[in-house]
Amino acid sequence: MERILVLDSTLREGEQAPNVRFSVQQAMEIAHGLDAFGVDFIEVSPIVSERSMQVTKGIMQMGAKANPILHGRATKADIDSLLSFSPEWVALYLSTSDVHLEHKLHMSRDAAKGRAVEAIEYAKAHGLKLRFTCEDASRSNAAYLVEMVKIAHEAGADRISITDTVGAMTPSSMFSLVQLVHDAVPNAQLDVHCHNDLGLALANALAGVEAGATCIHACINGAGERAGGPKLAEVALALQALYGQRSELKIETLPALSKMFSDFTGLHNDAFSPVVGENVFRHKGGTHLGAVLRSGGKAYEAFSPESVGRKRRLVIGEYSGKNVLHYLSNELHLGLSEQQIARAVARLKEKEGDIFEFEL
Ligand code: HCA
Ligand code: CU
Repeated sequence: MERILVLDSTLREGEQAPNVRFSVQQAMEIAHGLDAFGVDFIEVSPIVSERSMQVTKGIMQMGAKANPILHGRATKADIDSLLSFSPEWVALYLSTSDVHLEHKLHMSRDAAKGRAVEAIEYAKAHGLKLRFTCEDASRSNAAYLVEMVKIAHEAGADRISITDTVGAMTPSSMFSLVQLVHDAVPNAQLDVHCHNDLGLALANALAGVEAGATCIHACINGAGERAGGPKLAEVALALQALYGQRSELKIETLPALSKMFSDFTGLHNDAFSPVVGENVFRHKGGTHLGAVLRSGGKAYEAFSPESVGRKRRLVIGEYSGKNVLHYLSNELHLGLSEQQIARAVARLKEKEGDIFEFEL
């Protein structure tokens, strides 16, 4: 598989979520965190407000390794506004579905094609690198979508985003759609932008890259419109653990970045969130504890907590068996006999719930 890029769109997509709004200072801290982690693009939307303009300026000036990419509509007016920040990359969006063309843009399919070419040529004439986004691609007529990608590519778009704007896809339908586009326009570099309305954003994005896309849009803690998008930590881990890619990404920095995001927004990850969730390296079941102790974690962990900046914890209580008590007895030099251990296990089972936990 070709090298896959990770794109983080949190600052734009995330801020489109209710209760997510960063001060300029906070946005800069997040952008520094994203850059240190190793994303390729940091997407911002300067056109929204004075504050978002300040954020964009700050990000343009921070000297990031990542490319700032400035999001706006595929119109000359928006391109002119984006040009005032002297960006290298812009992302221009235009809907391709009939429902959007009719109810949002009041435009025919042909007129939208004309608009796309005009905007792309205008941006290229100003020396910009650009991503062209086919908004609501997944609900678009497939033949029309292919035509749009073809003309956008020919007009000079450097990347093209295939979106599942309302989270309507399954992995197999996303695979087929991206494959169709990729086969028809093999030289176009495709992004996949998926949403989590049915909990499938990550799965759909991975299906998209398996079909030929080379960039995934990801959000810190999944924050995005409605149910959000693929979580940055999940995407990064998937690239490394499933595809053996991007080993240079600093996954161990993600727990702190995720916490920073939660602190700024008051929106917390759930305990079961991969990599960063409270529970993902806490083991509790009796047979699990024994096997975790004997295997150094491997028996019940897909990847080690240290590799992602976390620590392993064992939870003791009614679910515990004698293995873990043997371990504790040895560790603490308690010298408990078999009989004492059996009694302790029985006492734990009389109590309800979790009694204590320790770091391993
Ligand atoms: C939007 C819609 C968008 C665009 C995605 C992209 C979507 O708010 O403009 O530019 O790749 O979900 O289609 O977020
Ligand atoms: Cu989106």
